[in-house]
Amino acid sequence: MVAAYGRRCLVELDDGRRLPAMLRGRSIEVCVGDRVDAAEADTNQLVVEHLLPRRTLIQRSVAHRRKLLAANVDLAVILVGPSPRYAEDILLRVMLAVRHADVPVLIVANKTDHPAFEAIRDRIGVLRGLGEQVLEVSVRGEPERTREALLERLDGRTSVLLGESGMGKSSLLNLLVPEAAQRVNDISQALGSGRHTTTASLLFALDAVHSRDAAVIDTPGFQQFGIAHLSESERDHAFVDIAPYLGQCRFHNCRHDREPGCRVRAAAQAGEIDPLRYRLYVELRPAPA
Ligand SMILES: Nc1nc2c(ncn2[C@@H]2O[C@H](COP(=O)(O)OP(=O)(O)O)[C@@H](O)[C@H]2O)c(=O)[nH]1
Ligand SMILES: [Mg+2]
Ligand SMILES: [Zn+2]
Repeated sequence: MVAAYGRRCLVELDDGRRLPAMLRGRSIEVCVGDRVDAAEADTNQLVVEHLLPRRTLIQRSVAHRRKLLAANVDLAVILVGPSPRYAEDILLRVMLAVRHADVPVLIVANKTDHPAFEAIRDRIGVLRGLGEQVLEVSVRGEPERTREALLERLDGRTSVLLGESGMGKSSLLNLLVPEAAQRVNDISQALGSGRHTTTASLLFALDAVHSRDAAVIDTPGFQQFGIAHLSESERDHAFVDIAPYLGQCRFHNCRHDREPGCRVRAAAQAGEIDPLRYRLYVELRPAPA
């Protein structure tokens, strides 16, 4: 599945041809990266009959509305940067959704050439201290070095680019897939839905690397990222720096906010937990388990 938009999608066949397809029945829900069984409905028109089992599925959700972002990816590349703004709360939400899907994360801190980059260096240090992989790049300032560093990590797998609008996803994609704009055009034509492709996720083969199957999925930017499908205990496990302090508060149902005898807040006040991480943890309240 190269692209999916509502009931319309674009399927890549084993022989490499890409054909538009409709979904058979209301019960099938697909997203980019999905593998499907499809039958020929018309000349150059397919019907998706079955969805094959997914290895991984990244999604976001608000209340009971979920949005499938990408299926069967091996790596999530999450872009952050100092401008338009650095939002660690959104980064955390994306990381939680990706980990929920059992997909490894590579954080790409873009725009090292930007004067405001210095201001986020200590945050990058905190993330690294927690064991996160962070790659510092400048798509605009050092395109060649950035391209090589990324291609090395994307080789041999299917990756998805995630991040807030304005962080440089499209710029990075153009660096990795120079003919991306042309391919977006081709996909629009094939889907017969030109304007939709800018709001859909699209899969691009990475021809610049050695392995035949490397691909990258570009997703539309977002301003918010809901994780209503995660439980509190999943959130707790993801905060490896805070988890050791849980279960030691005076009240067993402590929300670690203003409750007396809170061990987590005490640790933050004593500098044992990074203060921003503590605040983000308290603010990030998924649905109760
Ligand atoms: N200073 C600087 N600006 C960049 C860099 N990479 C991208 N940008 C700019 O950031 C803005 C948003 O980039 P875009 O690729 O559209 O971001 P997207 O919304 O994530 O797809 C554009 O004006 C880019 O030129 C970089 O390395 N340094
Ligand atoms: Mg973009
Ligand atoms: Zn507490």
